[in-house]
Amino acid sequence: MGRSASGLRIGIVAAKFNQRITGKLLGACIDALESQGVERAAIQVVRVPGAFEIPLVAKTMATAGGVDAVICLGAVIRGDTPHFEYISAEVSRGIGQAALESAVPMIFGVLTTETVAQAEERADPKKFNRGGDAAKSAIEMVKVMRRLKGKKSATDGGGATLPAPSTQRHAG
Ligand code: INI
Repeated sequence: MGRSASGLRIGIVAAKFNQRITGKLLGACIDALESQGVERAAIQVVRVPGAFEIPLVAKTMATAGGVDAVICLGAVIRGDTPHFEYISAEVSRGIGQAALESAVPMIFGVLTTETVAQAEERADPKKFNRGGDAAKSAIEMVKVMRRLKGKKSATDGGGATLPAPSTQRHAG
């Protein structure tokens, strides 16, 4: 992909809850965006108390119009609490809904794990690096949406390509 993401404007909404983990997700995400060419000044970061608060802020950022994609970062860890089910269901539903309603790509970078150790492994840039993955997905989705909206050629390479209209007739 090189540094082809120059000029993109990216919003990040990151939960403070489980800060040790979300801090790592956020750091790795910003590093990956910059390494792909996104300028630091074009990355807008908003912190929210917990994952539950992510969808509203993500949608507000998207509809305000200053970003090409929004990356949502959080860590919901089961522990012993039934909160896990409610929060993880609500944040995933809410982020999906916010993306559909705003038509701005939203990336689901919210870890949902059984244990703190699993979350740390997924956030670790030297292991699963989910923060870095979220950055790459955001860049890819901006390009996909631009192609679909005709801002760039459908054969521009990378990501999804639109099929040429079929000239073949189907039997039957
Ligand atoms: N928020 C998280 O981001 N992760 C969690 O694991 C979590 N748990 O377990 O409760 C959590 N709770 C806070 C929640 O997201 C809201 O901030 C809070 O309920 C206020 O609305």
